[in-house]
Amino acid sequence: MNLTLNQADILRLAAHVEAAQLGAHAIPKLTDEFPAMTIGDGYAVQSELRRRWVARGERIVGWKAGLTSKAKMLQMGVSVPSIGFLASDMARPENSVIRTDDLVHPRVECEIAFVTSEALRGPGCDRDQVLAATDYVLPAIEIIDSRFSGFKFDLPSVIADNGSSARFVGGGRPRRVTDIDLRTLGAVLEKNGEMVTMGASAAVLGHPADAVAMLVNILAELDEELPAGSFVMSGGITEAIPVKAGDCVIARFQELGSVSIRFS
Ligand code: OOG
Ligand code: MG
Repeated sequence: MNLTLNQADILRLAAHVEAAQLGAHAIPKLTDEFPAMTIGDGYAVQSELRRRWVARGERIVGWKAGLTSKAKMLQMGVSVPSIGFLASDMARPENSVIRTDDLVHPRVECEIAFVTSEALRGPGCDRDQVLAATDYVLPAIEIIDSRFSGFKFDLPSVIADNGSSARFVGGGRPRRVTDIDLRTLGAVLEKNGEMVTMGASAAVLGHPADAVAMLVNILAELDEELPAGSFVMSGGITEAIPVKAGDCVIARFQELGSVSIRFS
């Protein structure tokens, strides 16, 4: 990937983003200081952030695709998908209470998650390879939290901020990919008992397994593979919905059951 940042700036920006993530405070988007920043620069900062996460003793448990649906692209004003890592300290159990005092301005998304049983490596990874390497799929809620002021960013900045990753919750009813049609699954997101948005799984690049294949192909550009046993989120089906303390969120999926969480 094409880099414009030098190593010292990459290290400094990763420490800067990490401090905003751990301290839950907003910072200006990175391209304000580095207008020429590229997607490659964004991934260089994200890789350094991932190294710091592991150095703190956390495990990388999976990856997420972001900006894979029209609804998300329109909402965020970005038209190219991206990926981010998921670490052990971001996972929360189904039906749990999620704190908001350590987040900046959280939003929730309903997503289809894949758990892999074989490693996947690009380039050229496709839907069939993803489906063959999938142990099961399950519904998930992702809690995203951009560290950039006003939740406004461009692609290099959001990639450096690990795709706004903050928390994630898997749950519902795990299913084999051979037992369901992954293109046509409906999803409904409810907040405090009211339906706030809905969509279908085809919204994610036509088929959520295509989003996972795209993720594997981006990983290949970073010279990484997707290990067996990874938890992979394929991207928000609808636009993301802001949440605050006291809110109760339920994502209901056709064939896959539902996932609930509460915020405090
Ligand atoms: C970037 C992360 C997008 C998704 O599912 O599309 C994402 C953002 O919107 O802040 O997680
Ligand atoms: Mg997401």
